[in-house]
Amino acid sequence: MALSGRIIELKKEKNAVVLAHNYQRPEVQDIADFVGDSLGLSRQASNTSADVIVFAGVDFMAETAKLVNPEKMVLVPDLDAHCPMAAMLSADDLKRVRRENPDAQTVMYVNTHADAKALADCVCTSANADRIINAMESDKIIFGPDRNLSYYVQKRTDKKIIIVPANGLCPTHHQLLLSDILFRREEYPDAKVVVHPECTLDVQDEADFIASTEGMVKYVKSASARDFIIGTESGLIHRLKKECPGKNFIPANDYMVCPNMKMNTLEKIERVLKTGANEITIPEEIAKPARAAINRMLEMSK
Ligand code: CIZ
Ligand code: SF4
Repeated sequence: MALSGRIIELKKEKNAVVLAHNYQRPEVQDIADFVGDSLGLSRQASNTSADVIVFAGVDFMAETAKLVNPEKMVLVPDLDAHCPMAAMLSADDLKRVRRENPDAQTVMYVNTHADAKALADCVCTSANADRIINAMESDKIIFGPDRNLSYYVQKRTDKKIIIVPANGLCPTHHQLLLSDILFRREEYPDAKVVVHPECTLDVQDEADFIASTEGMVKYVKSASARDFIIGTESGLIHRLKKECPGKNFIPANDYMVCPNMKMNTLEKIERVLKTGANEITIPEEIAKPARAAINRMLEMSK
């Protein structure tokens, strides 16, 4: 039997589901039960009656799924699939900034480890960051780790944002240069340029639309344009092509590949389904406050 067929059999046998992030390899997306962003996948995880969740993404996403579903077994195909942006923010740095700003509230991007989420008043994703920050009681918000998402939000709020660390960024979205966008615009003059808020400020300012991955999917479905220049991790294009077959998706450049996301392969998924290896566990003293910060976001984005 082919590998993908064996995975489908194993899922049934173990009462397992595979959740795949929008940035996963095409063949991983194709065997997944759900494909989406970290928020959507965590919601899917809590709606499933499966006993086992194999989360094909990066560390903080599997952690988030575990926080929302403490009673389920969450496995990852590769324990080394880390998010370098999440690793840029340490809980100690965040504690220091919180001590220095006792009147501020803390909103953490979902791209953080559980120990940073545990210090937050609320979590946000790129799909709801501006709404969540505007809904907080304080006029002063400690936010991190992405300085580009912070810029995007700062344009949409009067609140003072204190960014921690000063220079947190996604190395993959930083591969996209303004010159790439200008070059593609010349090649495809009628195309809409859609970029992620993790892109640099000059790239955001040149785009027709700035959105999270789920926001991009919604936008291209409803827009009348035929051609779209896509400024996010390349994996999303597979999903866009599947869901919008009549439209044309052009990667904004050829380098927007997150090597961490691509560490998950079908072979590794088969292995953890068979063995139950690579289970995610989070100590309860961190899980409890981190879960509260995620639940606040889920409540606020209903
Ligand atoms: O929240 C997510 O899944 C991330 C990191 C990106 C996005 O825009 O969906
Ligand atoms: Fe982290 Fe960027 Fe990769 Fe997403 S694309 S996992 S933010 S490094």
